Amino acid sequence: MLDWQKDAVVYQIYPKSFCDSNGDGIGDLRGIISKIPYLKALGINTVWLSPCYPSPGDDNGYDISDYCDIAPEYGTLDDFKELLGKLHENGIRLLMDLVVNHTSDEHAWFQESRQSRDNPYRDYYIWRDPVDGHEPNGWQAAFGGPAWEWDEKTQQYYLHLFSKKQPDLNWDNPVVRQEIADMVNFWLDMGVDGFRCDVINNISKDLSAPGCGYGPHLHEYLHELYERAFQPHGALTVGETWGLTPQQTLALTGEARGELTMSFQFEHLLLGRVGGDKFRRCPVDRTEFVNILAKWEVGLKDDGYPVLVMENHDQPRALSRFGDSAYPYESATMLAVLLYGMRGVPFIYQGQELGLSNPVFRSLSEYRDIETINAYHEMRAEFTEEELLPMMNFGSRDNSRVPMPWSEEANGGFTSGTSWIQCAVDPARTVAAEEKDPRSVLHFYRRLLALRRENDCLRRGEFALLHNEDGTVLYQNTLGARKTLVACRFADSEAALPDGVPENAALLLSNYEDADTTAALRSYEARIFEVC
Ligand code: TEU
Ligand code: CA
Repeated sequence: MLDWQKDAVVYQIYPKSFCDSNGDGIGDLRGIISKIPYLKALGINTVWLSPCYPSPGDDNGYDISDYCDIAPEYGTLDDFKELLGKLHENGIRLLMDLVVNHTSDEHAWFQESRQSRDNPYRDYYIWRDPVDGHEPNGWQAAFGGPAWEWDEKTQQYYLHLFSKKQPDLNWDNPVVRQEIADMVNFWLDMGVDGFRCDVINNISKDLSAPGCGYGPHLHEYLHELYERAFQPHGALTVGETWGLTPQQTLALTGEARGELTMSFQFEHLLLGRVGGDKFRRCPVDRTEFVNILAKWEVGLKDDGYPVLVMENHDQPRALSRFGDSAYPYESATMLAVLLYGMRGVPFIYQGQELGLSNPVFRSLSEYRDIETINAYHEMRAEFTEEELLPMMNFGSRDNSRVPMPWSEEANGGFTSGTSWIQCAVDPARTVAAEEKDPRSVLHFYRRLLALRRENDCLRRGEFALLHNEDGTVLYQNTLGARKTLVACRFADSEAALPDGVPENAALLLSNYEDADTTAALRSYEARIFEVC
């Protein structure tokens, strides 16, 4: 792993909701260009851009109809090159979203593929005959219903793990693998620095298995792509891999593997949901939350690099799930210290640095996300509308997809037109308001990131959990002779600082103004120390 990859601090931009430059209600690349000074001031050094390729928008761009262009609503390829150049001038690298498990059904490859069984593109996708008159296996699609769609014209089913407008590519076809390597090289040759790899552990499939997730050729296909494209360009790749163990993650990201640079772990984000169902809320076990983070730190200690994440465009706001609405500033900043005090690469999702919480959706008509809308209709059999709305408000992906609130102006300064989705603006939580307030989550994020930049023990030191009981957490990072300690109160009450913080420890950062090295921790207090 290269040094800059270890020291990356990534900011995820969801282009549709970041900044609209031309008043059509949709964020765009020129809007992002106008906010580069903001990104720089925050202290990030890498941007991950969610898909901005041409797409019919069935899944907000995760259904791509042309891999080598920019969607007209986001701008042009020239705008993209300008964005890339200006980010680089400002010392910021750019990761694109690589969505190659599936394409849109409107991609030219699928348009050909569905023409006939002997079309040259037929085997770009996964077509199967019925088995006993029904679907080839029992797999379910993530957005509801079976993962197989019947095609009248050619009398076969095609596989789609997501919506039926997202047919899965056939990675067992070597021609497909070469097409993808060529496309990846197209972007890397342009100067892009790497990729976030969408549902990448699904690319190899064993159709006889009970589900999809870690197919027989996964390592082989990734290694091939690494050799053909990632490695020659020194690209940073981050896998989106749900449900893997630390051991499986090491098998994908270990230094000698030649596959991915690193991979997300989301295990802590499954807490507070009944049986992992994103629409059913239950209390979060905070001790378990910390134990999971610690498990991954330790599991990836020798041959991997942790990815530190608590929000993205698929997740409701962390403050609404793991924080405390009675202590929004304290709990949002404590969560940031708890997570980003650890060894690894921080990922920050747009608006997280403002301490945003979930907006309120008043009816189904305010939602745009295919997953939420489909789930609502499916769950309508079991629940009333009155019961369903709070469930959707809790779990919907649209919680994090409402536009970035820049100011108190109309639509939070996101657009001068009509936004594609509601703008839920809390006047106290806009970029403009937080910039003016020294005690804002935004200022705290800037300080925390500045501290990580200057303190390599904090960002790279080996992790050890010292204490995690009754809402009080203490862990240390060690790098050579240096040591940092992170103490957090993950509860709305005071408690003694756990043993292990020496009196002469230097306090580097705290989310309470009058913090004192050894005093008891107050509600959601967080402190970072250096021990000499
Ligand atoms: O998400 C994959 C994924 O498994 C989930 O996080 C997904 O959001 C859904 O909740 C499954 O129930 C990735 C992208 O991040 C997501 O936005 C896309 O919709 C999906 O892949 C398909 O490309
Ligand atoms: Ca626009």
